[in-house]
Amino acid sequence: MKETPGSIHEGGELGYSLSHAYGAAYDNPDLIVACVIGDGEAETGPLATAWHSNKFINPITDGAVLPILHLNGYKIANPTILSRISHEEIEDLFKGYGYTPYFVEGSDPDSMHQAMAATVEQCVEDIRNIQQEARSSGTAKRPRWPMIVLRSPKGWTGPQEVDGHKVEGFWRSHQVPMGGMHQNPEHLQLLEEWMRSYEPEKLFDANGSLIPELKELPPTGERRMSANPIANGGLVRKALIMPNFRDYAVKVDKPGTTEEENTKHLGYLLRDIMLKNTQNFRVFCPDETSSNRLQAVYEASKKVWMGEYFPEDEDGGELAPTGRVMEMLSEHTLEGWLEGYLLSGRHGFFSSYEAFVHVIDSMFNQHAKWLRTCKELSWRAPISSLNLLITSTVWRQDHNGFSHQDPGFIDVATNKSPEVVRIYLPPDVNCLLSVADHCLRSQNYINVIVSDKQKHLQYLSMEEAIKHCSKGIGIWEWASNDDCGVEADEPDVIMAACGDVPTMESLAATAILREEFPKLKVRFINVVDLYKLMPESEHPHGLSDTDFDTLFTPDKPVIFNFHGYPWLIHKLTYRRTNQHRIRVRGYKEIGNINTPLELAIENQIDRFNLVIDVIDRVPKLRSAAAYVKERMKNAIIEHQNYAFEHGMDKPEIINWKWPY
Ligand SMILES: Cc1ncc(C[n+]2csc(CCOP(=O)(O)OP(=O)(O)O)c2C)c(N)n1
Repeated sequence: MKETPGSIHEGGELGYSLSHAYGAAYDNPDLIVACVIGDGEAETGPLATAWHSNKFINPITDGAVLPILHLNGYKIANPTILSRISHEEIEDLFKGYGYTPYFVEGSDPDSMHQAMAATVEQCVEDIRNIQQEARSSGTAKRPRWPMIVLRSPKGWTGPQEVDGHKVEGFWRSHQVPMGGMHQNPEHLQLLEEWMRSYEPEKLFDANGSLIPELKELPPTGERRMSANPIANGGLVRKALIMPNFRDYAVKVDKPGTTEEENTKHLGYLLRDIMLKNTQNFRVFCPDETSSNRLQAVYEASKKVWMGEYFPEDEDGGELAPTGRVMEMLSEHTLEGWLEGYLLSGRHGFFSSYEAFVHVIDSMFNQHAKWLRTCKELSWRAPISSLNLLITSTVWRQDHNGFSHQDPGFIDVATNKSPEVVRIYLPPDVNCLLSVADHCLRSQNYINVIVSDKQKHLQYLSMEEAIKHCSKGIGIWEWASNDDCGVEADEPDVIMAACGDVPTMESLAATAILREEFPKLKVRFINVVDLYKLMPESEHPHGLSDTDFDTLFTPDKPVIFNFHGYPWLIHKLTYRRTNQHRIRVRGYKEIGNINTPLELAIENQIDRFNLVIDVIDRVPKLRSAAAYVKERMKNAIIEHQNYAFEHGMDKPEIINWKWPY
């Protein structure tokens, strides 16, 4: 449907029609979005939860959605649940969801057309009355919005029977009611009768053109469904007014010595974006905006809430009918709203717990496919990128444990077209701000930003962060000791890191290496833009082989400490020179309610295991470094035992700072 003018909804993967419709209606006060929902689609999880979207519509500032539930009784090969429950149950169900259901039922085309027209008119009138009342009184209450339940036969007006099997009004009419036109004259005959039943001679003239009376029926200009600018959102999109992200910088005098909650500072930036863009920017999150430390946004706008209010909500509830922060515990509905909001020309920001962003894997896939195809449609104006912050990450699940540890969304993301997907893992506040600024200004991408919410060490000043993030990957000179001055130097080992916690562990390992082996030349590389690792032929961000070999050398061991599952780095770098020398550490699906260091040790991304990796891979160390290796093994046991006994890491770990 991307290729269909007037559409913002693909519909290949069923489930998202209603949330897309609501996304288009928010902040579009004059718009009524009619949304036809199959009774099969209505059985999907995403659709079932999207009925609640009506509780987030403010009749003063938003438009309206008119859901039309089409009970045609069947899916591909089964009856639908909603068509086989009583009229009363259906009515109760949708009343329960806060709608007023109107029923249009039957199979006689002429009277059904009349009934449908009259019912749509009634619904539009209801909607206008609700809006009028709210807008003239200035009081936004939650009304009962109308909806239509349309019951008509599946395969309506198609062949009654094919080969003795019932077709019209049964699942056999799904998609291809009969085949074999070339071999089966009876089917061909049936097809002809069926087509002739529409009396084409009354609709078209001798040249095959529509007769004038019919041509006059459709509206003209932008009133044509195909020319509705809202369904080509880029046409009505206004650029976001952005504050200067540099103003939100944290001070970093010496790298790796101060700590901040990274996402908290992003919250300040989002708050001010919200203040500057009061009608076309929303923040979406399934109940975790505060948990994700983005709560500063509430200073600019509350959470939209049209339901009942209790007195205690005053105490930190942050609810308001005029709110622009969208929170509902349904990743599906939020993602659907955001897609609808973006596709109709606005901007948004979605944050989610890392482990549960998988809930929308498939929606991400579909949106990426949509964007990819749109690149080839010159008439589709660019829309705002879908910005996804993945936080509460795997490495800091100090209380939740294993269920909350899953960094695999980025694996899913890397399967999609390089033209539309970007993945960033900023290691500190200033990098996160720089990345977020870039993402919020961009168009036609899905930007995935991975950044934890707990306190983390800060490494780069804002000016350094801007350079680092613009390059996407770079040597951290202050952490390296391979450049000894006058002559060009080759390192003995490359310590590479991507992600906040792995970066800290890699740095801690580097510090141990520099202390234990002062002559060992270590180069420290940090990766923010994951796609830098891919060859430039495969991704527009990919480093050239020359640049890759300059950074990583063509042959020296690389110990790569990664935020996610380790095989993703192998996948991205498999074509690089001597890729077998790249040793990747990452999450190996081992976890519990661990201390941060304990979890790192379990998965071998910790400083001690990294030092052992270096000893094993740098030829001049190996057995010569036997004593250090022993000390590292002892340290692992000691720290594990301490964590088990005390439920926390040793103070020297908790308070570790970059020592050089
Ligand atoms: C998420 C998803 N699961 C399965 C399918 C396969 N599928 C295509 S059409 C269909 C039945 C749809 O029934 P309904 O929504 O009632 O539409 P109808 O064809 O009756 O108008 C199914 C299961 C799909 N497209 N999307």
